[in-house]
Amino acid sequence: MALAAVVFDVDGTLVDSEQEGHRVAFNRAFEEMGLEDRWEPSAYRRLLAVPGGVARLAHYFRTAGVSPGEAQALATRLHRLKTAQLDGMIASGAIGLRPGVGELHADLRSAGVRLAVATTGSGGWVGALLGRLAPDAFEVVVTGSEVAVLKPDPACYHLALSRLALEPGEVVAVEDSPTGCAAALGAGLACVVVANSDTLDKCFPGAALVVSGFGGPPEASVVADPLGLDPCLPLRSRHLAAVLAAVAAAGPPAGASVGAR
Ligand code: XBP
Ligand code: MG
Repeated sequence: MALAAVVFDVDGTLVDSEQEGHRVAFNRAFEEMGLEDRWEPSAYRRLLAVPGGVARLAHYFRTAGVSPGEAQALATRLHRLKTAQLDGMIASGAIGLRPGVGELHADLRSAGVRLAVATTGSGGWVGALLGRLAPDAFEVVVTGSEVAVLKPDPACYHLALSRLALEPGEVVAVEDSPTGCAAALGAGLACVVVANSDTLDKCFPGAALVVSGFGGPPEASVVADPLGLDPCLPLRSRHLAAVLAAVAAAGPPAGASVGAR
């Protein structure tokens, strides 16, 4: 099947938003509530293993000895403050697209490939961010607020496929993290990983290709090329089409789940 669409993850993929975006917003929320807590980059990198800002906060407080009920209540209150802080950062232009993303989007559009988003990020700020950085670029946007279970569960990718009315074999996912890669593979999509400074040292079992950026050398390089595609970066539509063809020839990606959409 030909490449009909590409589904992009948001945080860490389209935008390098975690350390200087979400982490800063979480810390400002702690300060706003008069708490001493602050998340340094290395601690936040570990906390990124917990998808979803509310769950991440609740996990942090539970591991600090707070009761589960109190941790959840605190997390819910803090997440509202954090999201308001993040909205302000987005409105001020503090979060931008990763280098090379715009060029890939233009190339995909000229090849007639449809664009979509599947993110764990909660609804409010995702729309504001995409509206500012890539207005009207994405035909379908699925946020963490629309699914019952977040990545690595494949629910957001199943919903994106359903709204696109496409089969997994026509679509490639672009992710940055093992959590996101697992979600895409779980929905039967081939997954290309564009790693970032928080995930470059991670393993991405089942990824069809791993690169270190959307640009060309020397900024970006191939990190893992299990299908022997030997792409000449920067990443373009032809590379994603080649991934799809190679995955189809090799059989379904590991971890593909069957199940209702
Ligand atoms: C990344 C996430 C999100 C953000 C924080 O999502 O796990 O939780 O870290 O955003 P993705 P919220 O990589 O799938 O875009 O606080 O809104 O959850
Ligand atoms: Mg991500």
